[in-house]
Amino acid sequence: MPDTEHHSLDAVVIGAGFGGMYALHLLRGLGLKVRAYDDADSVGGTWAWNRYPGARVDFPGGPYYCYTFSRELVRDWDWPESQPDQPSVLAYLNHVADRFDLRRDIELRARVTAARYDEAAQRWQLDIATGERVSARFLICATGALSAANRPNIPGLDRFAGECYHTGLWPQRPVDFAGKRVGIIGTGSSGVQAIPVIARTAAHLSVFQRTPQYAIPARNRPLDAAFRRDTREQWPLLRAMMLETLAGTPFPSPTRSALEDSPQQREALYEEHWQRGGLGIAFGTYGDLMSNAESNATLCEFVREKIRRAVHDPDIARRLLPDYPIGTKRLILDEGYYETYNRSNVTLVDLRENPIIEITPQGVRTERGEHALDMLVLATGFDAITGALTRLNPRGRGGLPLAEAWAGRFSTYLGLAVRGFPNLFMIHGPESPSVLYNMPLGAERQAEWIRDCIADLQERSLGGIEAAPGVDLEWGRTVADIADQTLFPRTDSWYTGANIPGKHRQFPVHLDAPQYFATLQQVAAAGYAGFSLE
Ligand code: N01
Repeated sequence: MPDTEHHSLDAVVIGAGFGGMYALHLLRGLGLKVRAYDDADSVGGTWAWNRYPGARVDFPGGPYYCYTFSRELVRDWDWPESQPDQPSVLAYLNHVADRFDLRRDIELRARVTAARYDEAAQRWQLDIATGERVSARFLICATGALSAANRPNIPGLDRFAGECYHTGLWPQRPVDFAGKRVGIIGTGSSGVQAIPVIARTAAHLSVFQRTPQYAIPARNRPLDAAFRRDTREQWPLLRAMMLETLAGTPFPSPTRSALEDSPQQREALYEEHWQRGGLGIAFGTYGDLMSNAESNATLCEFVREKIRRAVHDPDIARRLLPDYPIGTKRLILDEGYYETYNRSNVTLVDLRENPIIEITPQGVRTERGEHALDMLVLATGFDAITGALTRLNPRGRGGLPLAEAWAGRFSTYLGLAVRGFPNLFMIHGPESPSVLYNMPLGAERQAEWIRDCIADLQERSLGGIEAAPGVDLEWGRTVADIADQTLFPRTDSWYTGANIPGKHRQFPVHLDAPQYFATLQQVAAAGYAGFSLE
C-alpha cells in the first residue's frame, strides 16, 4: 500500500505520459508534494497503450517529437529512425522517468476513479482504484487527447469467440497472426499502420473500411551520425524555430498558394515530396492547402492518382479513393498500405456498399455474407480530446460533473481551465493546439505555464484559481473563428467529434499555436487575466 504521507498532497497529476511526467517534474521542482497516478502498468501514456504492430510517430518532424526542456537529454538520446517506432518512444519515456527520478512519485496500475472539488477546503478529493484516497490543492489532468478507446457499438461484438483487440489497448504480450484469419475494422492511422504488418503473416486479412483515407509514404529511414551531430550542434536554433512555427516543427511554414504555380510546377513539387516521404507534402509545399478548397483539391487529385497506380485492381482502387479535402481527416503516414491490397491474402470490404449487420461468434456478418475470422482487430479510434476527461468526470462546484457541464458544448478558458472547476488544469485539453501541434512540445509549454501559475499563487498566498464568468465563451469564439477559416470543420472526423455517435459536433483544436502561446504569456503577465483568484 502506498505510504500514508501521500494522502494529503499539494498536487495530483493524472497520467504519466509526456505531459504528466513533465508536470510532475516541474511541480516537484517548486518543492510541492505531488504524485502522478496512471492506469497503465508502465509510464508512457499513449505510447504504453498503443503497442499494435506498425505503430510509429506520424508527426512531420519525427525526431523532433520529444522533450526540448533539457539540452542534456537531447545530447544523450539518439533516435534511431526518422519516424521512430512505438518501442523507441516508450524506451525514451522510460529513460526520462529514470533520468529525472520520476518513478518514486508515480503510481502505476492506479486509475483515478473519482475526483470532486471540496469548495470549503479548496481541495480536490480523489479516489484511486487501489483503494487509496488522496486530497490535493491542484489537479492536473494529463489524461491524453487520444486515450479513451472507442469500442464500436456493433451488435454482437461481445459474442465474438476469437481473439479481439483494440489497437489503443493492445496487450503487452506478443500477438501472433500467423496462420490466422484476421479481420480489422477501421482504416485511420492505426489501421493503416497495422494492415501491411498483419497482412505479412496472417493467413488472410479482411479489412472493413467505412471511409477511405489519404496516406503518404513515410519512407522511414535510419538517422545517421551527421544528422545526430547537426541536431546537437544546432539545437538552440532548432528549438527556437520549433517555438515559432504553427506545428512546432523546426521547418519554416510555406506561405505561397498552390494556385500560384502551374499544374506542372505543382506536380513536380508534390512528386519531390512524395519521393522524399513524410508529411512535408502537406506542411512544406503550399500555405493554403488547409484553407482553400481549390488548392486542397490539387493535392487530393495527386494522391488519388497515386492510389490508382499503386493498386492493380481498378475496382479495389476505386473503393480506396477518398472524396473529402485531404488533411481534414488526420493525414496518415504509411508503409506500403495501398500496395497491400495487391496481395492475394487481403480482402477489402467496403462498408459503404456492404455494411456490417452484426458480429457473430465466428466472424463479421455483412449484408452480403459472413466473413469467418479467428481474430478481430478494432482500429476504431478514440473519443478524442474530451473523452478521457468526461470519462474521468471530475465534479466541480456544486458537485457538477464535467460530463454534464459539457453535455451540450465543451467550453474552456485557454484550453487549460474550466469554469466551475477551480484549481483544475488540463494538458492538451479541448481548445488548445493539442493534436495539431508537436504534442510533447505543446505539453511542455502548457506544463510550464501551469507551474508558473501555481508558483504565483503560492507566492501571493492564494488558494484558488478559476476561469471567470464569460471568458470561456469568448475563448470558444476565438477558437471557432480560427477553425472556420480552414477546411477542417467541413469533414466528419474525430477532430469534429463525428466519429462518436451522439457526440456534439464542435471543433476542439486551437489552430494558431503561435497566437495561442503568446496569449498564455499575456494572460500570465497580466496577473492571470480572465481568472478569479482567491
Ligand atoms: O482512429 P481514427 P485511429 N464501423 O478515428 C472506423 C493518432 N494516431 O486510432 O472514418 C466501422 O482515425 C473509422 O471510420 P470513419 C492520430 O492522430 C497516431 O486510427 O469514421 N468503422 C476509421 O476508419 C490518429 O488520427 C499514431 O468512417 C468504424 C477508424 O475506424 C488518431 O490517433 C498512430 C466504426 C478509426 O480511425 C486516431 O487514429 C495511430 C464502426 N462502428 C494513431 N467506428 C502515431 O503514429 C469507427 N470506424 C503517432
